[in-house]
Amino acid sequence: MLTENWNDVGTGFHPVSAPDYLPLPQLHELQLRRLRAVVSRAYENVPFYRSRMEERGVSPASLDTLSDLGRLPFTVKTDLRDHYPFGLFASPMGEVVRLHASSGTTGKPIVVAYTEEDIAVWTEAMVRAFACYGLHRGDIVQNSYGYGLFTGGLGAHYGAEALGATVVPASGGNTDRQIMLLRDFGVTAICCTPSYFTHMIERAAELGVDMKALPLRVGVFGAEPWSDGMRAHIERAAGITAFDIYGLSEIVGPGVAAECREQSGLHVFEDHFYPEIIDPETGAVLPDGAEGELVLTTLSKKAMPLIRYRTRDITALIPERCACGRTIRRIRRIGRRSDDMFIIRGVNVFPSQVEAALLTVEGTLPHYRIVLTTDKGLDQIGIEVEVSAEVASDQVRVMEDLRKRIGQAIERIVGIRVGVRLVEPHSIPRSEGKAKRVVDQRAK
Ligand code: DLL
Repeated sequence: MLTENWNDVGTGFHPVSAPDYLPLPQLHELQLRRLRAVVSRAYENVPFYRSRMEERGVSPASLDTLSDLGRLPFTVKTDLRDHYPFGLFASPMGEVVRLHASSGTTGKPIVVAYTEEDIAVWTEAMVRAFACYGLHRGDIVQNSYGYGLFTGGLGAHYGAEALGATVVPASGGNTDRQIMLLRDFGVTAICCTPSYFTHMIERAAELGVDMKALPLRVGVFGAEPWSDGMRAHIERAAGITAFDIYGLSEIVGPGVAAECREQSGLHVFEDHFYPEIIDPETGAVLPDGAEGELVLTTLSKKAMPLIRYRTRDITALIPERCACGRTIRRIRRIGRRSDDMFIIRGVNVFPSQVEAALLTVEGTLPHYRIVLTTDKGLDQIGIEVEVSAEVASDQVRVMEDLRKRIGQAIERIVGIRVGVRLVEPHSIPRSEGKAKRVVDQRAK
């Protein structure tokens, strides 16, 4: 755990972090004022929102309190696809200074737009995230999120620069060079996906670089789910504190929510991104503490406001106030999406459960994939797990014992028996961005 150099303790926090500590009545007043403005903006400038609101018999004037937000219709991913590429913009192109797009596995990408003011809000959110991690001027931040249409690269870049840190814009890929930069530049913080960082750890060991001996002290990991077991592995292997960062292109990119030094949930920068939790089946708003789907409303966005956007990410708003002193609420770490579940022999299985199970077993590496196949018309699930070089060279009996222990750990957590195959180190493809954990070879 970090114990010093926090610039957000006592009264000495980064000035930009002030909204993190607003007294609640003030925060709620600010949120309501911004909510009314953004809903009016959407209603007046985006035909899609106007007709959706008219269908429900609501209008910007219906918003007397924050909870009236629940009367407005949801927006979903297909609404964005249906209006590809620019149909949901609320600003003329002359005011749009940036476009990003999320790749998406099927069909058209989702396009998002930013005015100059939107970029400033995003940058502010990222500065507040970096301040949560205890970073400040003087830190050297290697940004290994991909630069380009993906929001990770430029989002983290602008934030780290505005914080006053020194940015190394490494982008993803070329792992040997990443490790050289980490070592030679005396990098103190790294931003990338947790899966890519596990690859860096492994490669550094092969190159004879001891990560623990480097000045690196903070990791800013997100863009994909990762378990507490993965965090423990990373912190132990690299001698750093590993923090979670959450965001999605549709809302802004990284910087919607971030962990603080308590590492106990992610603070949502809710003066800009208003969170609700709903029952994914009925759409009903759930109270703080209950688990459900995260719905976000952009309170400050100009170019492309999103009203009640269904993220598909499953979490809960944590009711208790955080020990760090911030008043903005936290969400629990996101382990799964409502659409990444598969059903095997009637049991609901989430990839995150498999990861959690694997990481309880000694001798495995955090490189795995889940292979779905069909056998005699039935869905089957198999897990491929890499083992360390020592284990791989061990006797058959040792390997067999490990395979059994992994199978049992998964059965304990997931509730079904699965096929486990131990594979050689390096045989599972590495990713420089989001890892692809599930390979679906089922007959369609
Ligand atoms: O992944 C933005 C980002 C970049 C976040 C860098 C953090 C760091 P998209 O590509 O649009 O945007 O993917 C968004 O990724 O709805 C979640 O399902 C997942 N996701 C993002 N961060 C986390 C996280 C970026 N910390 C989708 N934990 C989201 C779990 C995450 N899932």
